Amino acid sequence: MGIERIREQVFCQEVEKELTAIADKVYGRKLSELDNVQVYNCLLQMTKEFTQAAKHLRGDKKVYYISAEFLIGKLLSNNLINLGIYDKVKEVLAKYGKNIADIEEAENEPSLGNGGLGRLAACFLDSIATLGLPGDGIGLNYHFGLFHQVFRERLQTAEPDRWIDDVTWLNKKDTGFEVRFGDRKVRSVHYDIDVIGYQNGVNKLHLFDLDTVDESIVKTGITFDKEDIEKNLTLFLYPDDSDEAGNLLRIYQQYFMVSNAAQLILRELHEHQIDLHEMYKHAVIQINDTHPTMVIPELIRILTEEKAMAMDEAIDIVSKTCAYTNHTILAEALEKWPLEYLEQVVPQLIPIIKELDARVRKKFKDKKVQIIDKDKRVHMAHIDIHYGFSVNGVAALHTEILKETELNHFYKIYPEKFNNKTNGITFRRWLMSCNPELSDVITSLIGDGWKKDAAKLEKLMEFADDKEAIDRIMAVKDTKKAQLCDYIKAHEGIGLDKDSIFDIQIKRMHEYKRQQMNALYIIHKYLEIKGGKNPTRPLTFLFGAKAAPAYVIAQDVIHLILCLQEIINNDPDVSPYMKVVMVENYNVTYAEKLIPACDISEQISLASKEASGTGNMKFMLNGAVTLGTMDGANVEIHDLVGDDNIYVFGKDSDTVIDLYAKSAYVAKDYYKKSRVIKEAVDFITDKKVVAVGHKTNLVRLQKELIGKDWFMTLLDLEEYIRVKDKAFEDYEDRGTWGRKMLVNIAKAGFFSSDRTIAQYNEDIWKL
Ligand code: 26Q
Repeated sequence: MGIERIREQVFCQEVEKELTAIADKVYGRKLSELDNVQVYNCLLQMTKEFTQAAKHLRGDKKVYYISAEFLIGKLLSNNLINLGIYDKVKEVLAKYGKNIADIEEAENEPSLGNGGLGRLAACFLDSIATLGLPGDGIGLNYHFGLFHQVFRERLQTAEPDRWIDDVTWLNKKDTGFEVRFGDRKVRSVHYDIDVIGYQNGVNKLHLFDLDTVDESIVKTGITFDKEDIEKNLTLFLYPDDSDEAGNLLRIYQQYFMVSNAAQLILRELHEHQIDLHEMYKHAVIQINDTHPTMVIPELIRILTEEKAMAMDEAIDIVSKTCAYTNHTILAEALEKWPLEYLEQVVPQLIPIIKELDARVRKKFKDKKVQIIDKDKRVHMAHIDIHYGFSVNGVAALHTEILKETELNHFYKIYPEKFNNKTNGITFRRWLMSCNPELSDVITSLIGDGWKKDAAKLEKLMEFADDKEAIDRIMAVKDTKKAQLCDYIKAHEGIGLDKDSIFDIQIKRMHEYKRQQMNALYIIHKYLEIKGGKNPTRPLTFLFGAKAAPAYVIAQDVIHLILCLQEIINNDPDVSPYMKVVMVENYNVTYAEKLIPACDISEQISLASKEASGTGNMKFMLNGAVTLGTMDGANVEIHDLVGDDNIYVFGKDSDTVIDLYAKSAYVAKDYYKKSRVIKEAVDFITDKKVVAVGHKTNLVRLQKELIGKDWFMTLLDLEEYIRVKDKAFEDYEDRGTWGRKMLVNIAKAGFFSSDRTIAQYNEDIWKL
C-alpha cells in the first residue's frame, strides 16, 4: 500500500470518527439513523471544526473587497472540495447508506446577489484564498436574498426567499459597530463566513446586519413597509439589475455597509499598530461597482473629524487606498443620487462630498467630470474615478469602450488609472464540483496539475485529434444531459429527449441580453415545422431568468417564452421535434445542473452592452460551444478558440455605437423589409398565443419590438437565424463537434478567476 493511500485511509477514518461523534453528540443517534437535513447539519459542523484548525491568511497588506452582493451559492460541496475531503466524506456517507447528492439538496442556497456582479465577487473570494492572499469580503447579511420566482398563469411572481437556517455557515461575532444616520443611530451585528481556499488558507466574508430587523413586516410577495429603517434595513436584497431605482432605503443600506467596512478596516489597522498615514501600505479597498462608493467620503470624514488629519492628507491617503471596478456601460445603471436624499440619510458626508466636488471644479472646467451636476445629483462613479487610484473594466472590449467612449473624459485626465481585468470563474465550483465526471476524464488525460494551474488545460490540445479522448468527453456530455433530464422532470414536470440538442440561455432577463431574439428564433422554427420542415434532430431550448419586478418589458418576455413553452410542448405536430422550457427560480444551484449539460451556449447580447459575461466562460469550460455576438468576453473566447470553434454573428460594437450616436436604427424598417422577421414578430399576438396568454402583455411587447426595440433585436435577427441553423447542422458531424468541445475546454484556462485575481494583485493590490 502506497504512502498516499495509507494517508488517505487515515484521513477517511478521521472523517468517519468526527462525523459519527457529532451525530452522537447532537442527535444521540447513529449517522445511518439521521435524515438528510440532520446529516447536512453534522457535515456543516464538522467542516467548521476543520476550518478552525486551518491556516488563517495573514500578511503585511490586505485587500478588502466591498460589495453589496456576494452570490455565494450553496457552500457544503465547495468547502469539502477545497478542504480536500469531498471524496472521503462521500465514501463515509455511502458506508452509512447516505448519498452525498441528497445531502446537498438539504442546504438552502443563499441568493445574496442578482447575477454576474455578485457571482463574480464570490468567485474572487474563492480565488483570493486559493492563491493564499490575505483578503476579506465585506457586505450585508440580507435576511431574504433575491426573490424566489414562481410562475402563475405564465407570469413571474416574486416571493420572499428566507435562506438562514438554525444551523448556518454564519458565525455571529460579539462585536458590532455604531452607525449614525441623519435621524438616528443603530448598532450593527457582525457575522462572518469562512472562505476556504482550495488546498490553502482561510479568509473571511464579513456580513453586517441589524438585530432589530423584523421579518414579520413582509406583506404579500416581497412588499414591505419601507418606513422603519430599524425593521427593514437588511431585510431584502434589491432585486434590480441595471435599472434605475432611486430609493432612500438603498442609500441607507449602502451607508450601513460602508460605515461598518470603514470601522472594521480601521480596527484591524489599529490592531496591527499601523500608523494611519501609512494606511495605503497595508490595506487596499476594492469597490465593486458604485454601490460601496460612500466608503471614500466616509473614510475621509473619519480621518479628518475623528483622527485629526488634515483634509489634503486624508484625501491623498484614501485615494491611494481605494480602487474601483466598473461593471456596466448602460448609462441608466450608473448611480446618481439626488443630493437631497444624501442630505437626509447621511448629512455627515455632505460637507465631504461638497469639498471633493469643489476640488474637481477648481481643477477641471469640463462639466462632464463634476461630481455634483447642475440638477444636484451626485455621480457616484465620478467620486471613485477622481478619488481612487485604479479604474478597471471587466473584459478587454469593455475597458476599451470605457476609455474611448463612456468614460473618455476621465481617461483623458487620468490615463494611468485605467486598466483591464478580464473576469474569471472558479474552476472548483464550475468544473470540479458541478461536473466531477468531466474533471475525472480531464485528469486521466493530462494529470491533475490543471486544478492548481488552469493554464495546464491547454495540454488537452494534444488530444484534439484523438478519437478515443473526444469520445470520452462526449460521453460525459451525454451523462450530464441525462442527469439534467431527470432533474427537469422532477422539478418542472417536463420530459425531455436526452438525445436532442440542448441550447441554453441562462442569465438575468434584460432587453440588452436579448432573450426576445432567442424567442423569435423559436417562433421561426415552430412555423417551419408547422410548414412541414422538420429539423434533422430534435431541439431543446432551455431558459432560466429572473426579471426585476419593476421591469415591465422583461416580464413580458418571460410571459412570451412561457406561452411558447405551453403551445409548442403540447402540439403533437411539433413537440417531437422541439421543446421549450423556462425553468422556475433559476439560481446558482440550477446553473450547476444546466451548464454541464449544454451543447450550445447562447451569448447574444447587443454588441457593446454586455460588459463581460461570466456564464459564457462556465459553459465553455464544460464543453459547450458558444453562439454569440462580438461582445464582452465573447471577443476573448473567439480569440482563444478561433473561428472554427465558436459561432459568431451580429453587428459589431463600433457599428452599434455609431447607430446610437446617429439615432439611425429604425426597427420598423427591418420589420417591413424581411418576411421572416415580420412572420416571427406577428406571431407574438397570433390567436394561438393570445389563447394561452395575456393580450395586454403580448401586444405591449410586440409594439415595443416594432416601434422602439432599443436594444436592436431585429438588427441581428436574420443573421442569428442563419448562424444558429448552421450550428445545429454542424452538430450532426459528431466527430468534428467533439473536437470543438475539446478545444473549448482546453482554451478555457485563461478564464480561471485565479488568473484574474493574480492580475488584480500584480497591477492593483500589490499584496
Ligand atoms: C443599481 C441601483 C439600484 C438598485 C440596483 C442596482 C444594481 C444592482 C445590480 C445595478 C447593477 C447590478 C448588477 C450588475 C451586474 O451584474 N453586472 C454584470 O457584472 C458582471 C461581472 O463583471 C459582468 O460579467 C456582466 O457583463 C455585467 O452585466
